[in-house]
Amino acid sequence: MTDCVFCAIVDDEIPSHTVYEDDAVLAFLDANPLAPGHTLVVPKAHHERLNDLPADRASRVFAAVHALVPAVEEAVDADATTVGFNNGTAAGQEVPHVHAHVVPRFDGDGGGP
Ligand code: DGP
Repeated sequence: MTDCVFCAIVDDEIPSHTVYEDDAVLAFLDANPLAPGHTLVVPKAHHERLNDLPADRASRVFAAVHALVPAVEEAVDADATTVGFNNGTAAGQEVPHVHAHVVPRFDGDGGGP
């Protein structure tokens, strides 16, 4: 088994709740959600940081995020969304495989990453 937890999820070695999948991207629910519907969007290929991600793969991740934002909001009846990347350990990145957080937000929730 790979020692990257998100590669293990992509390879189906660790279970996750898939939200979206295509040939380049997987989106799944965060195991430690900041809000219901908190979704992670990852490139299937392993790249540690955005800095390491080729532009074509970055485009696929951003396109998936763009498509998922309204879908996730609708799924959990959210009022808004916070989208973010923790890019590098000093920014709070704990899993060293590029991932976007799509966090549903609700009026007055006062939360977010
Ligand atoms: P970050 O701090 O940006 O690296 O966020 C990593 C996120 O990954 C964190 O919100 C929890 C989530 N996470 C870590 N391990 C797993 C896992 O095994 N499964 C799922 N679904 N999420 C995970």
